[in-house]
Amino acid sequence: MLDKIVIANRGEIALRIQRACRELGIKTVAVHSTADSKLKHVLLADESVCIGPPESTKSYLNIPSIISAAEVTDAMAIHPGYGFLAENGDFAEQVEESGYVFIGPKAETIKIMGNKLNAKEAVKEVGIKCIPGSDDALTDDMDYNYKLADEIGYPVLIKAAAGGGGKGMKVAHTKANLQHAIDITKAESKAAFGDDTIFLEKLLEHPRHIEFQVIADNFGNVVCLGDRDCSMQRGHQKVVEEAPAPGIPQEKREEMIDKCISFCQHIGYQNAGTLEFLYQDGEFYFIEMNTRLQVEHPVTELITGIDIVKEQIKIANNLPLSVKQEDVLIKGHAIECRINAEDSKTFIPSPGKVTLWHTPGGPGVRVDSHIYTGYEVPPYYDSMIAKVITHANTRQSAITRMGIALSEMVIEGIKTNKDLQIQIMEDSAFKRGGMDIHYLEKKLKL
Ligand code: MV4
Repeated sequence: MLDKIVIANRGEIALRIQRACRELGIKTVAVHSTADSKLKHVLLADESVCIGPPESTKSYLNIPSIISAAEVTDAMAIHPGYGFLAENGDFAEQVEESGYVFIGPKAETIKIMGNKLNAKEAVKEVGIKCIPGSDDALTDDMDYNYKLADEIGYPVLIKAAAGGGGKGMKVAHTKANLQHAIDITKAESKAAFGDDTIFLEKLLEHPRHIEFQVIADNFGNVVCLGDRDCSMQRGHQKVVEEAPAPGIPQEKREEMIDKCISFCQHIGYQNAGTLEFLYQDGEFYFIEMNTRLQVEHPVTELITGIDIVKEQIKIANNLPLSVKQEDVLIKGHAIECRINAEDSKTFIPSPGKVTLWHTPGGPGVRVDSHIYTGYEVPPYYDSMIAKVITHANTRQSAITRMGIALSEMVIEGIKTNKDLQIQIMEDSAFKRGGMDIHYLEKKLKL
């Protein structure tokens, strides 16, 4: 058994991983920046190692520092959490080459999925639908690009192959702005990712964002834990997630579950992953695969009763999955509200000292958070400070529970989006369910 794991992350997810390790009897090493020595999981860790100054590039993104921390503590594995190095194929490779276990997929899998064109090509091999577009990278041959866009039909979207999560995309509404959209996307992609490979897709104008969670062990067993709806977002930041996605016909869901499993078997996927789709007019279109644990994994845990983080660690330990597909029973409905330290009007991060913190509780209420009274939210990292997750027999009851939980929750000293979350829980369209990815941004403009 892996007896000691380095947690290469911070905040709530570092604490979440630490708790999973404790349940499995595994010691934890917390690595942290100089700004993060008072993080809850650092104070609770068996060992901790300072890996650099506050800036992420010098600490949580500093590969040699993190691998050195594993060396000096004689740890056996590294869990990357989400964000930071979680989807960096070079990091996974260096971890493995240094003799440690990377708790995630193979470096090669991360690299393939990191290129959205390669990912699309791979999913098509098992019959998963993609959004109509160029099957290959665009070239400088504009005559061909115009012809392609005409065939697909405007508006089209130019996307960076190395992009994802909202970075590197431009719409061309007509032929007149295709050249410009291509030039801008290429330049931005080169600057952000060092790769100017771009492709073209038809723009879906009112899709929902629905994703499927998979877990796969090192023996070819793959289990799909169903879907989540993450359409309530603002500026590519998810705000509310829920599982299962409301209003999806059961036969469509089962078809997608089968296809996601086939795909993971086809590519020999290992560990936890998520296939992201856009859902519009009753059809699912693959957009990308996330080769990591996700922020919203708790909603899936609550409706399936499966601990995804413990499964990740067991898989990395060469143990078989603890469940079979036929044992996966979806029970009730779960909703997650992300609580951010931010200004309610401008959404600008609002770091500072938490002078009072009271967590909500009661049946069906889970709070994943690292904050405590007296904790100082640093300005250097993501502004998410807590996730409140509720579970109930029905979607309506889960929403009611969330409203009560949020109203019980006290955070003083810093600004948060708690009131926005309460408004969303009271919103009549949200209550109906199935809103598209533009709904929240439109509501906020009113
Ligand atoms: C799209 C799309 C509409 N049509 N592709 C945004 C991030 C990246 N994961 C893919 N994204 C989109 N791709 C086509 N052909 C709309 C989005 C999109 C989006 C997708 C999921 C969640 C939120 C989003 C917000 C804006 C745009």
